Amino acid sequence: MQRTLTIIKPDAVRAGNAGNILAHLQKEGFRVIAMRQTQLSEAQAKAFYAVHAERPFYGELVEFMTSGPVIPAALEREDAVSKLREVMGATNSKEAAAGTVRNLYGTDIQNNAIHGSDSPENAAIEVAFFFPTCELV
Ligand code: FUP
Repeated sequence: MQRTLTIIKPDAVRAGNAGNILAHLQKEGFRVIAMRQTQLSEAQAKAFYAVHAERPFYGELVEFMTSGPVIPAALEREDAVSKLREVMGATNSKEAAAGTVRNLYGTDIQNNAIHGSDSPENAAIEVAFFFPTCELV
């Protein structure tokens, strides 16, 4: 069994799509092992996306991710990391395959509904960013 991290992003929370997205992920076999709603500070958003610090969209990404509540959740299933990438769809919602979360609930490359870890190594780092081990159940 493998773990990954998703974040239901501010656009999806604002639009009232969090419940539908969680139901979608659960139907795809993901078990929620930790979850909460929070609003990221600028420092938290910068730290979470530190890998993109040199990219031109970093400032806008941080502004967007702090623009409203988000719902980080730690998920578990077999091949969780690659399966979530598949279920979530391409980064740009306009290019995401039909039926993927970003196709159904995202709008564009920034307002793309959810985050999903891109490797098992990063999944471990990202789960730990939001949840202490004792809260994973
Ligand atoms: P993904 O792993 O699909 O979430 O995509 P990336 O890690 O490459 O990018 C992280 C986030 O940065 C994306 F979810 C949206 C944002 N982004 C932009 O706003 N503009 C870009 O050109 C690329 C990414």
